[in-house]
Amino acid sequence: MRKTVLITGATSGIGEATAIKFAEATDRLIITGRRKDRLNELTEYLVEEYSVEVMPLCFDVRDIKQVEKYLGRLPEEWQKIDILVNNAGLAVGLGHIDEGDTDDWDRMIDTNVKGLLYVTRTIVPGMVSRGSGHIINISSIAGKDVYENGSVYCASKHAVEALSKAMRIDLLKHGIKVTNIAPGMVETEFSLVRFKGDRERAAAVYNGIEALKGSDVAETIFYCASQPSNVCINDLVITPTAQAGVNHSVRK
Ligand code: NDP
Ligand code: 8X3
Repeated sequence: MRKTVLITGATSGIGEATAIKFAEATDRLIITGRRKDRLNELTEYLVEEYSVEVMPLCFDVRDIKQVEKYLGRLPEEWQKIDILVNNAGLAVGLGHIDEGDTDDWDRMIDTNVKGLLYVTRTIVPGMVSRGSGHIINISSIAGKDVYENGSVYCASKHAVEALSKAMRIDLLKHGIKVTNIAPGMVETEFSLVRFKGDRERAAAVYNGIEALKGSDVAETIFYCASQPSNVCINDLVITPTAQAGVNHSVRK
């Protein structure tokens, strides 16, 4: 049956690939992000290529007022959200704790933790009232372990892990599934954002290693979302074959 799927951070990388994957299945999509041009381009592509219904919403997940304005007042025909993919997120900077930029820290915590909470808080009451729904949180292997220079990003993803577990318990009696997906290295705009637009530094992250693609993670998200009603995948780790956790990878 056709579902309504809300994907945050659909303007690039994992979120964009996930929107395409669900569109292939002819699901209805609400796609979000801050870059309006990208949202419009993706909307046009999905509508033309897959003839699906798409609602693009341009807002910043860090701003509770914007989250409530756009997601709290959806037109009636878009209010029944079956699947929420909490994907919007980022790493900014890479450095030791004693040298960290507190603005970078704020961006990571506000986006990865508070943004995810604001979106969840706005959408989940509808799922509770219907007694069904599926929340898929995009964490990271940085939520399972820590690495040098990544303290605050890792802390933000450890928070996502805790929230996924706690949401699963809180929403158990309402029949709502919660899935935590923890990817390893995925070649997206992630490193470009982390290194504030430095293309050379960003490209070096993927040198000599066949990283995951956004579409690999999208397949996994779709798989988790396609299980029968009695099955909930709680926690799933996916890495490139050449990576085993945050501190172990092999390069050619
Ligand atoms: P990208 O940079 O390609 O995509 C990030 C998405 O998040 C963009 O669509 C961006 O949209 C959106 N976003 C960021 N900040 C905000 C904000 N304040 N408000 C709304 N949307 C926002 O990276 P990925 O696709 O790799 O990242 C997606 C998720 O996957 C993140 O949570 C990341 O932490 C996680 N992840 C990534 C891994 C990797 O190696 N790439 C590995 C493990 C997890 P816009 O800029 O238009 O607002
Ligand atoms: C993003 C990948 O390498 O920073 O979550 O853990 S990494």
